[in-house]
Amino acid sequence: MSSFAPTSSDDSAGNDSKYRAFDAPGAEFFEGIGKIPLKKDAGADETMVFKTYEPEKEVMGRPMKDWLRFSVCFWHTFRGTGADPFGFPTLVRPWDDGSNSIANAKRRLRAGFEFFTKLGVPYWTFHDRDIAPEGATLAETNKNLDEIVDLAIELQNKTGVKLLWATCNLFAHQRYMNGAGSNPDAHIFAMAAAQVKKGLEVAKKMGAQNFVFWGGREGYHTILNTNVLTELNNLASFFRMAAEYKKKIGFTGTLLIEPKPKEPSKHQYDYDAMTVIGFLKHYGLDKDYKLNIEPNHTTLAGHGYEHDIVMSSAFGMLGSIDSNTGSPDLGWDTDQFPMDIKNTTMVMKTVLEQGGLSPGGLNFDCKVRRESTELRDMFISHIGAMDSFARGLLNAERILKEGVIAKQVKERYSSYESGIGKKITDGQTSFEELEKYILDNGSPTNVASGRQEHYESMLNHYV
Ligand code: XUL
Ligand code: CO
Repeated sequence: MSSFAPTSSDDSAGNDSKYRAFDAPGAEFFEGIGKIPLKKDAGADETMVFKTYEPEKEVMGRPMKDWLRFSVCFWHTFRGTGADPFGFPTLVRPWDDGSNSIANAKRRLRAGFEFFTKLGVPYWTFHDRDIAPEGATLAETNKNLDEIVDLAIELQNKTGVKLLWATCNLFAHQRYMNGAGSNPDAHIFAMAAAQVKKGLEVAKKMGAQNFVFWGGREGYHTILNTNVLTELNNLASFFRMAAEYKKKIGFTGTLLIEPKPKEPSKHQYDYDAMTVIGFLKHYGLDKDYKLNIEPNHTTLAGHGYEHDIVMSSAFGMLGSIDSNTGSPDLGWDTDQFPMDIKNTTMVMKTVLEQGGLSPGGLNFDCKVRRESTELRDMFISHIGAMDSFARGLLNAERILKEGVIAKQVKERYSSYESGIGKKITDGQTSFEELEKYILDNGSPTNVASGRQEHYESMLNHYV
């Protein structure tokens, strides 16, 4: 967290020649590492090559890259230091002097685009404060952001890497400790609104395909000091104004809310997918927003890995995915790279079933472990996760093409296709008629097996 906490910008830093070498035209940040190749027959210990991810390979009528739409996040990968509540930074990047200067911000960005290009990802994501230092006033902060955004646009144009989404950091600065859009103080609400106004303008200018809201501190630690209805009404107003401003400036990206149940707040209002869907529908905002689902948050809410992805997709609200994983045996937000093929298969099954994620994608909101200290670990982690998703996609393709599981699930619900079941589906019956149906036909005696183990064994057949 502290890795991208804003402090005042400091331009006196960053003058050390060791770092300045990276400012020279053509300077290479990841020396000795080239474009990551495909090597299908690579051995177990060859982890700097793709074994399955082939961007142009056709899967269900489209190139693989269209289903996966990978993105690297700037905050973990270029602002993460490995610091944790018990220990100091461990991840020392040779170009980063640790200062909050514009010069350092520019170096990090150049390193970022070299990384995206060598890895071969089509997208990146960032928070406003990851890429540019906060100034003493809003005007100064926006000026810093503009300067970095100009460089980012130049690098996007040069490399062809596009912006999957941008977001505003409304949780790290001390002013937001009691929330942003749900803050009890209107002055702070206004500050958050001003920040998001600028964020939307920047997103439009950079061609962002989406814009994300993660309510880091929109929640409470004790109900004793909290008026939940005022906070939720205000949060809804905040989202309504953001949607209005988006339309006003002609930004066409999708607005996304990212659910999370806890951490840093004890209770976060955007608890899980169904909570956010209910909130959006209650306030009439469900046409303006979709969801960005992060499975590590889903499991923190006590659900299975794919639960929120399945639920939001079922309601037509799955916009994008922060594809990471937690460590169920730890129980906090560890933001690990997704390496479990069964999980990626289940995610890609849903993505295929809903016809893709575009304009959303699979954003790696993941960080290397603080013990993974080499520069190559940055690559290995992303390559491993990309290959895990490519394998998940190919498994899901077989599941859908063979249609065995889908056929059996359909059969399980077949009683709703005719007779009284069809009337239930169509909303054409009543409790009186259903009671009469039972009196005429008798109580149900033939209760079908759920066959859970049969379904689990079928999934294993494909993984
Ligand atoms: C925090 C988290 C964020 C959001 C963007 O848990 O996931 O990084 O994805 O603010
Ligand atoms: Co996230």
